Amino acid sequence: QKDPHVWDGRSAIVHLFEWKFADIADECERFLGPKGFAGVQVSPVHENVIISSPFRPWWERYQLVSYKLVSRSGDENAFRDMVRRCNNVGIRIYVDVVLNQMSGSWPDAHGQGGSTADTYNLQYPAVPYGPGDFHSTCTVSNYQDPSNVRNCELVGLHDLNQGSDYVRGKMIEYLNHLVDCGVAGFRVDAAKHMWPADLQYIYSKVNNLNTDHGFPSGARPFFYQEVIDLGGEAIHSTEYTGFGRVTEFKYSRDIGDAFRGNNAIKWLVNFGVGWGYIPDGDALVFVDNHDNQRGHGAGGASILTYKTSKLYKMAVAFMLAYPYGYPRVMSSFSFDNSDQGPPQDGNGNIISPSINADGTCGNGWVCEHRWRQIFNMVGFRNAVAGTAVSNWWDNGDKQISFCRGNKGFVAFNDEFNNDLKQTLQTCLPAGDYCDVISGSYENGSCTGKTVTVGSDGKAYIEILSSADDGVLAIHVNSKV
Ligand code: ARE
Ligand code: CA
Repeated sequence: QKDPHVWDGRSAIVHLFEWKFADIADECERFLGPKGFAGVQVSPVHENVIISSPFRPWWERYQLVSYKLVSRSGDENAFRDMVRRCNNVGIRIYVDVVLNQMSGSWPDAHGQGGSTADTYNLQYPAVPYGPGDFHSTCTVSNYQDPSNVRNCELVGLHDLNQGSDYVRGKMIEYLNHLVDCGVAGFRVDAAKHMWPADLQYIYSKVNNLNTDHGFPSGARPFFYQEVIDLGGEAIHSTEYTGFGRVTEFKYSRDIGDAFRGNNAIKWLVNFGVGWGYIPDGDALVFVDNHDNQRGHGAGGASILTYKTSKLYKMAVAFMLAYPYGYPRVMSSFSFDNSDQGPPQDGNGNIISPSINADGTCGNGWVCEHRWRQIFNMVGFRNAVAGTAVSNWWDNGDKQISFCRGNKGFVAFNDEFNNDLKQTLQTCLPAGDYCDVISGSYENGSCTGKTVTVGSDGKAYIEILSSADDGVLAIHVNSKV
């Protein structure tokens, strides 16, 4: 259950954080499909407690009242329509599922679909769950103690007992409902806070993917599990890699430190397993996620986000150029404080992103996935699939370049005061290539820099430290 079941030639997913289903469906058709993305992670889709203080924070989605498919992103009809339209253009849907808990304690708890709960007495009649379905109300406070981490409440969220047949049954039913809708898999929230054996059992009972949506018969759902393991705690990622992928948080922290200049990027030569990470085929990787971009979760000041855009684009380009793990691109809304919900009106309705003439987003949406330097590197990753890194070059510090077989070449200048001006081996056949960072190769012409590769595979590469971008990338599909 580590295979994302994507279309051939596609290799990266994007988290459209807090987007509405109807907007995601449009985005699949007008942008993600044509640009070669492989899938979308959607924010939790079940009914959550509507929280009014603070006013409609993004994190209300992680507080459940029921497993009904109704939220600010849309209802079940909108969800089904989105999954079908996205699958039709080769974009898989992965749902963020919350199995660890229901909600915290809130007076008058009710959800978007009208379900209510008596959260103080652990009564969730719309599932239904009652007090006997939960662990005790102790608090997660000791990450050196697996029982405390897994059997107590994470930040006051009422902790379900996945060891119970009844609770497991409800979760399996929920996951099967989503499989029936045509999803390809799941991000499992707070997996570290559940016992591996319980999760393995639940995953094993989920149906094969729905063949009406183009999946081959017998295809098992993809599971990637949120386990924060930066080392130094009792629970390890590897307890979960036997039956799904795991989010590799060390990658997110370390790639941020590298491009911030805290650690010279020449050390990225063996990034991945060489840095003590989990095996390539077990890892889901990212530069930032919806938590650590705003100081929640793990990684702190190391994490790069859209707010430090030049370094951020370099880190994302490296992630997409370098073959380790399955990459997830973050797509954010802009925020000033860490509770702030998505762009919304006074009634809490999410405002759709607008699309500007240059293809970027408006209405408060950042849409990193629509930044040329990012979506063109998704194209790069697709073009070089199946090749290894070769001809690594570095200047002994913060300038590097490497080839991907004879299909792609990329160079990075992470020095703040030194230009990169070198004749480097690109491994590409002789010819002129369009740099897909400074521009795009479209309708037979290049809007960015052109790089001339000689018959020896070498080319003069220049990245000035003052340039807008610290990356240059060319590949077989950008040959002019
Ligand atoms: C909110 C309020 C709380 C309130 C609670 C209950 O902020 O003050 O007590 O509601 O009413 C998200 C937000 C939380 C939010 C929660 C519920 O981040 O702030 O609480 O939704 O609305 C740990 C977990 C990891 C978790 C991170 C955030 O291990 O699983 O904390 N990440 C996931 C999601 C989050 C989500 C939840 C889990 C809950 O991605 O978006 O929370 O469903 C060390 C440890 C890590 C630990 C980290 C931070 O690094 O190694 O394991 O991460 O510290 O504590
Ligand atoms: Ca738990």
